[in-house]
Amino acid sequence: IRHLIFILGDQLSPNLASLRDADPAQDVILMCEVMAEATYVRHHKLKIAFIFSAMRHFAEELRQQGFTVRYRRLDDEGNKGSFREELRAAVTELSPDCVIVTEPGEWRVLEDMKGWWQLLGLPVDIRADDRFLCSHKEFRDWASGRKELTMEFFYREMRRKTGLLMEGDHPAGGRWNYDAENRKPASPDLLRPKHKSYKPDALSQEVIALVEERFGDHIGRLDRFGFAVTRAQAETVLESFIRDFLPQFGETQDAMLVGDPFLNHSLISFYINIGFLDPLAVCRAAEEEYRACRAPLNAVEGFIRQIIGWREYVRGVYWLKMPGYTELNFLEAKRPLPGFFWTGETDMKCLSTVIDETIDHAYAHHIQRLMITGNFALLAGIDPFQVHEWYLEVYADAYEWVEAPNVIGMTQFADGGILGSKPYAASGNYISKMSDYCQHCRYDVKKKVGEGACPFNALYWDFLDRNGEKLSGNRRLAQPYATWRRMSDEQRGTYRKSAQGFLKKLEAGEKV
Ligand code: FAD
Ligand code: DLZ
Ligand code: SF4
Repeated sequence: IRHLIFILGDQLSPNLASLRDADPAQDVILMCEVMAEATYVRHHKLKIAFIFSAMRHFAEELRQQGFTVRYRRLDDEGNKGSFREELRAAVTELSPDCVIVTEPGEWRVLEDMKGWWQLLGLPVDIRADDRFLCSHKEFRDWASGRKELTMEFFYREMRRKTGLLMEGDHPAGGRWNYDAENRKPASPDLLRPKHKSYKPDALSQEVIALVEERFGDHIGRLDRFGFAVTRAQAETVLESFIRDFLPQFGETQDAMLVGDPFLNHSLISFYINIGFLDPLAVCRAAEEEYRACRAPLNAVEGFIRQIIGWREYVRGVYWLKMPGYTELNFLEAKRPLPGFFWTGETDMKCLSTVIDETIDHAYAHHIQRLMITGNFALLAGIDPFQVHEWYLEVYADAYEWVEAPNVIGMTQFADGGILGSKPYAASGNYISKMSDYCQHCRYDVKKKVGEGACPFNALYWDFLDRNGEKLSGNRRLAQPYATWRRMSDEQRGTYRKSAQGFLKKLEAGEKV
């Protein structure tokens, strides 16, 4: 054997760097389901089932192309349980000249990988993952010497680099960003098209049974499994999004509705992150809709910004700041994660809705992750590392490189402002404006303190007060701090008392 090519569970792309010069006549491909990856955090059942099924389907495709694939199922006899031990066993059996891998998405795996050549006594060629638009070096160069890593400026570089939505040197329509048009609430719409989903085929059913047996105590349920598990299916999900949802994507991007967990979102993060969909091809397909006048600019620009802007940017920040980024705790928040994050059992309708949907689908859309669960954890002073682990476990699209900057940086401000210039903290008023959750809630969003008042209201002011030393100098928080200072002592006192009463109940594990 010439090369042993080791492909990880989120590297299921035919044009992967490590597959590019592969030769079915001389090379063998290794893929393995291992306990270490399935349990380094206790992933949602749907997440494990999705990844295993996608891996098995991808291995089948490679075999159809003539490759020899050494595929190790989790329940194969003698499964070694970890990447390094499975690799070692394969090398002993096959005696390849060298091992080829594509760099992993997570720092912890790269650290391990760097020691593989010593472990094996063989050359290990670790190739750059060029499925991303921006290389590590390019991001480092962009970041070096900048006081603030502003996403918007990075995004403009990516627009120029790709030519997406550009008219020569200028952004299409004359502006780079149309977010101002993308903050509308939504109303229930029974005519909204259905998002594409797939009944589990025989391979998926086998995997679902395996996951139920081995990971039965992990969060989530498996009876709603509807993921695309092949590249062709993922392409169909994308096509259906582009046709049925993209034109409205912008307007309802920040909206939330009871009973409508997906709205006009694309549901493609699962597939981009494991390699079934290519980010640039996705953006070109969206751009084409704008050029053909089938979708408005605000929708297409907003969508493309999430992918070539945010997605690339958070990956850049992750690799720039690791190791250590996941342990940051700028606000010194220490409260444990409340139990209802695992069950959805809370009277706060916004939180119960998002957590129930997360349990059912291993999915929540961006504004739910940011302004409901994320915002609550921030205001309640929950330990950011516990918040980080929760997000990494419960979402089927979660890998540390994308999850950690969003959680540690964007929602918890635990990095002290590397990623965002101010914390995304909001009171009930924001949630009431952007959703219909409050209409179905036991709490009164208009009531500020006392029995039956929306907990977000007092928590918001208490958060600012508690963190005054660290945050009051932030220019972007000048207005809320000025309002806080203008309040009477008595008013401030009632906010503090109300928040502290709530937090005490939370810590005591009482139902809130
Ligand atoms: P759409 O709303 O349709 O957006 C299109 C695409 O843009 C997404 O598929 C995704 O690839 C990309 N995108 C959008 N926002 C972001 C962002 N902030 N960062 C990176 N990519 C983005 N995304 C993940 O892929 N994995 C995660 O683990 C993850 N954790 C998050 C945790 C928090 C606290 C927050 C606030 C956001 C997180 N995101 C994560 C980003 C975003 O919420 C998801 O990408 C999105 O909800 C996926 O659903 P969708 O495909 O329907 O997205
Ligand atoms: C997330 C995940 C899980 C649950 N299981 C596996 C697995 O058994 N085998 C595998 O190759 N990959 C798995 N993955 C994805 C890896 O965790 C991912 O490749 C690394 O975190 C690097 O991003
Ligand atoms: Fe959430 Fe408060 Fe609205 Fe209830 S009233 S749904 S707790 S924001």
